[in-house]
Amino acid sequence: APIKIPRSLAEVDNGQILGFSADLSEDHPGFHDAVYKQRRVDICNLARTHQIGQPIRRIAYTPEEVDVWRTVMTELQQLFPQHACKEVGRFLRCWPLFNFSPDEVPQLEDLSAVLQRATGFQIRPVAGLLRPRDFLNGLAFRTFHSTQYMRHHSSPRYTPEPDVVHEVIGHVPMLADPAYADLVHQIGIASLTADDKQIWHLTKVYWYTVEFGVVREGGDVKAFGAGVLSSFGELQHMAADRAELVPLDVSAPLPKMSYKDGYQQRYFVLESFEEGAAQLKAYCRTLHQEMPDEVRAAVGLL
Ligand code: H2B
Ligand code: FE
Repeated sequence: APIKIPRSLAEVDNGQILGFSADLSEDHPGFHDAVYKQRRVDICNLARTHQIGQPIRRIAYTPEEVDVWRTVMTELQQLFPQHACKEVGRFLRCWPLFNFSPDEVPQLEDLSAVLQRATGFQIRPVAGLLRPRDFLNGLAFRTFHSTQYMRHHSSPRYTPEPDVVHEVIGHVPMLADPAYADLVHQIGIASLTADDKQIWHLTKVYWYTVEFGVVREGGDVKAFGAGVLSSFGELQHMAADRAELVPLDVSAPLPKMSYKDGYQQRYFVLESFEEGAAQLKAYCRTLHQEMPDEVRAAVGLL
């Protein structure tokens, strides 16, 4: 089928959810928990009925949900000084902008307001794992699609799908950094006219950098991927130095990946943010080449 190029955020479909959505599969940690499943349905419905331009509805997180958040925050705050990057997305410098507290799950509406002031990025709620093309297209309109539900309380260190912890801790802080926001915007623009094969490669590039990338800082390897920064299990795994480290070459074929892989057995390493961003942008430019002027105009390239 010919690809449909969205000309505005309203034309980016936020309804095609992959994986679990509100119907959890048998291997999901919440599968046997009817209360959790109903909660997921309710929160998913808020995302499905959200209108662009309207505030993102606030969630009254339950004490059990706040406990999960507190557990993750407490563990991560101990690991960040040593293992989180400073340079990529200036993560440790952007972090304090959001005033995260272990006692309160942040509200997407408040985070979106901070991002808008910092880099013009905004958050749009979504019911689950969005299709890669739609997710990447959203970035072209400086929009980050974010889930709002909490992972199941039986497994705070692991989630088989994005949840509010992953989005808020892993992705949101760096989107407040202008250089990082610009890079992510370029990735989004590149996705607009990409064919399915190019989308698949771009998805892998995104996966091995934005989701699971690491970077050399001084003599050490530090995490900048959102999947590492938002999971204390994964961050401990990375810090233990048991995974293989390989240099990133975005123009070469990248390995297939899946949400069911568990901890990464191999991380792609950037030598620096500048080096990585230059590589990614050069790759993105190869996809921009044939872009019609009205598409360029719609995303601010003209
Ligand atoms: N959907 C949601 N809700 N959050 C994400 O962080 C996310 C997504 N990431 N869909 C995407 C896919 C990304 O990992 C790539 C492009 O597949
Ligand atoms: Fe993610």
